Amino acid sequence: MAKIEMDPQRWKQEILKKYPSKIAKKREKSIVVNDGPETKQTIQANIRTIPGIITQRGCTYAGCKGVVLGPTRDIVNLVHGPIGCSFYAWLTRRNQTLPPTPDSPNYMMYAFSTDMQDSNIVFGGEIKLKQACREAFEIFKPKAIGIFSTCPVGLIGDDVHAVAREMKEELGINIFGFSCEGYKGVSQSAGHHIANNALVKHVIGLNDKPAEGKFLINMLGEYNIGGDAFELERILAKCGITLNASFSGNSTMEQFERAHMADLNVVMCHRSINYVAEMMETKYGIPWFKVNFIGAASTAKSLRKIATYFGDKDLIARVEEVIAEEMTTVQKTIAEIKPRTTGKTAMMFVGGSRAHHYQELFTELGMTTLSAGYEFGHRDDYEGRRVIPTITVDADSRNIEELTIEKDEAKFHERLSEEKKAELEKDLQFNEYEGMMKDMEKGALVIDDLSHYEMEKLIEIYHPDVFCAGIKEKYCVQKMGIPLKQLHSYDYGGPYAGFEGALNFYKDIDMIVNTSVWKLIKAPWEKEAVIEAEYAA
Ligand code: CFM
Repeated sequence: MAKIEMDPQRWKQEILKKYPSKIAKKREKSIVVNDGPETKQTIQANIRTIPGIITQRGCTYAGCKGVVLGPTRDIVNLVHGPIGCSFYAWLTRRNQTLPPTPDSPNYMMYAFSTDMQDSNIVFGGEIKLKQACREAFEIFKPKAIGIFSTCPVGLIGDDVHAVAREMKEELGINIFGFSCEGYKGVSQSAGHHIANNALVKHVIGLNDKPAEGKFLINMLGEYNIGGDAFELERILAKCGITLNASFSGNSTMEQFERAHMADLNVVMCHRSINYVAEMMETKYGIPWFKVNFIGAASTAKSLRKIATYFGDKDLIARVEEVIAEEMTTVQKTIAEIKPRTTGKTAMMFVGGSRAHHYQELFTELGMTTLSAGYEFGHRDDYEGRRVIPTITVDADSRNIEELTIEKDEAKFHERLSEEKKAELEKDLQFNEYEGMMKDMEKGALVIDDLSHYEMEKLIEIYHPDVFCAGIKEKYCVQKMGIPLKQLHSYDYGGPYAGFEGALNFYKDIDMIVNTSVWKLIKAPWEKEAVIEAEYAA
């Protein structure tokens, strides 16, 4: 843990030094030296990336189409736009899904696009979009089509919602549109919100037949990266908890439609789906709390929270049995690996939730997180939901529709009395997420929307044993002699969620931080002298 004490304030200044003063002033507010668990610090987040800075972020379309709707196998996700937007969202690790039979609808391997051409930009693309809907319907007979707007759609003014309404009428299936043009927000975070709104508006509540079984829950914000959902489904089934719907790992349209029939919403990734949790509570009376299935201890804790919520003696006993059984292997593996990983250091700059969740796994290995940050988290993901009332709504957030949600008198029912809820509050912490910063050590650097330059500087200063980010960062970091673990795609490994996932992660990290191959690589500044100069003008 020695490294974390190394004068972080000085390193913060060192990182900012290179920027022109106006930019340094802006970035300064997004780089925080953490005060420790009691922190009440403020961080600047969810604002526009400064033009010219190389950001890790993606676009609004990516958050809507790729993240939230992408993992659902039986919706035709039709992209209205140039082919590139589809091509780069096609056949990624999100395409893991397990249809119950070989004949069950599964469109994950296809890329549906209107393939807009110059003439569609000039004369409009609505006719082509209608044709695409008809063609998709004719070939696949899907239950639903989602239409996703890319940047040019917003610029030329095609009305995807009008087309969706017309096609819904004509084809007799559920068709809905998303105004998720890439530029709609400052990052993919806006796309999550747009996706959540449309699911609540057009899908949730359509089918009153719940999943069969006891203890019905919906898992919100779990997207089956690297097969995580399969491991979580295994654990829940073993405990006797019924997964009524998942948003959206290994999910189906039917699950979304019946989501309002569950008795509890548990939220994994707070950033991407807290909107659905809140809207479903108002509309249908389903309580929600935060869980985390990344890390063995966190998995156990989350299962206990679910059992406590239902308060059923048999369920509580069964959950304890499962935890005891699974933890035996986990503890054995930790005992073997931990001596080799203790004292090693990590950094992680990922999305809007994993940079927090994965710190748990490193802690279990005796490792320290020196620095971490989100690409597109909001202040509440860093500081906790208590700060939500103080977050200023800027023009970029105002761009996204705020739905007015009211109680659905016919479908609302109270799952917990006010008294019962108050009694459980201490253990379950309803409607709460305390954010990343309070779980981080004093002196750790928390950095929002890390730039490429800042990343290089951090590595140069701290030399972490492993750097976690995505494919855009991977090879730059590895050329600096530091191994990079992708936490978006898991480098095609995983699953990392749940108990078996934790075992996979321990083994992978053990290999990564203990291989000698990285010692053979020299970073450029170690190999040759660097000459620096400044203009005298
Ligand atoms: Fe939530 Fe995600 Fe993430 Fe996210 Fe993502 Fe992702 Fe991520 Mo990549 S929904 S915020 S927009 S946990 S795609 S499954 S890995 S950046 S940390």
